[in-house]
Amino acid sequence: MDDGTNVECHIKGNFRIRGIRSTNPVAVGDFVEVQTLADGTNWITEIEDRKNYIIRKSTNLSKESHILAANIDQVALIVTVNHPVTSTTFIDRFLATCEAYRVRAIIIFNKIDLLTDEENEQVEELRALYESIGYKTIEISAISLQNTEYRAQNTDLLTLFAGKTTLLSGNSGVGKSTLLNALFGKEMTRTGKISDAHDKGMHTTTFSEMYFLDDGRIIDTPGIKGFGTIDFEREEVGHYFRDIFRVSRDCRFGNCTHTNEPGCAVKEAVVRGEIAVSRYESYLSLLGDCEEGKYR
Ligand SMILES: Nc1nc2c(ncn2[C@@H]2O[C@H](COP(=O)(O)OP(=O)(O)OP(=O)(O)O)[C@@H](O)[C@H]2O)c(=O)[nH]1
Ligand SMILES: [Mg+2]
Ligand SMILES: [Zn+2]
Repeated sequence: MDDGTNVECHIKGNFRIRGIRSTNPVAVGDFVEVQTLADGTNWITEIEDRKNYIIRKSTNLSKESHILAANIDQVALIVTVNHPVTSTTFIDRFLATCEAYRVRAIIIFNKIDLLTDEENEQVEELRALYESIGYKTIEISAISLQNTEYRAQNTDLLTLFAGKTTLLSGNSGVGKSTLLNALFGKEMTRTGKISDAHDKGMHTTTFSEMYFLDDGRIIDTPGIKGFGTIDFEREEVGHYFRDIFRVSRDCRFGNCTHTNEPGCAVKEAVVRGEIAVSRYESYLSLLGDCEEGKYR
């Protein structure tokens, strides 16, 4: 409810939203109308139009999608360069999806307390890369945020969440729930260990839930593995890589896919080091998905 109370609601089995084939008709962040019947049960009767939403294919081959969340102001992508490793392909696919849905994305590099000097350098390099593309980045130790002194030094982080609805996303085990708990200063939700054998998260959070700060709302979500993204058109993929899009104006052909065409400004920029190789590879991997129709 608007006043922050929780009401358990039912939904009719055949409730489907116009135009979207999703496995979950109602998503976290939705505004809904609720009717209470004489027997005291509550039923969702209407879902208001969404300002935006983030969607993900349920599985590679299925045509159904899963709405991660609706009506969000920003996504905080939690990234760890180790324990577990977040790949740049994952980051870039995620960012491309946010671009497609016009949702602001910020990147939070977590677990800096755990990293070697070399890994910390890697964080600095990645931060420089994504800042240069136009993304806000920040580095934190969610564990250390429990320490009030460390917390006081991180006003930058806290102001990021003020007055906004923020979706926390990222691979399993990167510390989404730990960050959530740190923001609230108490245990709001369970966190899980990283497996010793594989240095991976154990999918501790199993469903998305919204939590209300004094000023701001945070949605904690289950860790995601691959990122099936959405139905990108081949010519469209480049639009969702800001760095590639900027340069693509100078390609000889307007519909250049930046693969084999002559006079491709993007490929030239990669060679000159103005577009990061990792970004270009992520772009190609998304383009490859389009070609194979993997997610159709
Ligand atoms: N050293 C260190 N450990 C952290 C930090 N943040 C999280 N962890 C640990 O990483 C493990 C996983 O944290 P979670 O918060 O459960 O991760 P999650 O992203 O919510 O994972 P899922 O719910 O599975 O998606 C826990 O053992 C945390 O204590 C950090 O900044 N530093
Ligand atoms: Mg979690
Ligand atoms: Zn090109």
